[in-house]
Amino acid sequence: MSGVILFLSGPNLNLLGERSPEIYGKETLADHERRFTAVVTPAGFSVHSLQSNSEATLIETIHEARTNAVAIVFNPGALTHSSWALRDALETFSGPKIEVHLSNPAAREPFRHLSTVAGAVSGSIAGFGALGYELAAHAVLAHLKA
Ligand code: CA2
Repeated sequence: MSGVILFLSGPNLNLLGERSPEIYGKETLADHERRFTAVVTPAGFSVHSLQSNSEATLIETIHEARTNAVAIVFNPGALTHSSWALRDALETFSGPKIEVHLSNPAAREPFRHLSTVAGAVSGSIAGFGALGYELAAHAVLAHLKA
């Protein structure tokens, strides 16, 4: 099998590794991308990574993925808890979609308990730190091979 997997990251995730390691770990976003890529590349897939602090850019990237990607792995950051537009965009993508969170939002402040995107994805992985991206890689491969 082959194709491009979109590794999409939302607001402030470019700051990983710089602050709040007790919540999000010491790894940078580039570390997570490497860990994810190391699992999917041997299976024949390539990875396109994009991090944006702009909701519009994230939505447009999901639109483009409809024609140039076979799957999406997405940590929407805090937009998880507020963006119905991101959910609508994800609903237009027909391939596997995995929602990833480093922390476990359900165990944190009440405003993090809602995920607008959860109902539009194939599945969600949360609370496993850096391991979450590796788990997402295996989940996406399983969906693509099914
Ligand atoms: O646990 C996750 O992966 C989150 O998506 C991370 C978001 C948070 O708003 C969600 O509730 C859960 C925050 C990303 C911001 O990351 C930072 C990294 C370093 C320093 C400050 C924030």
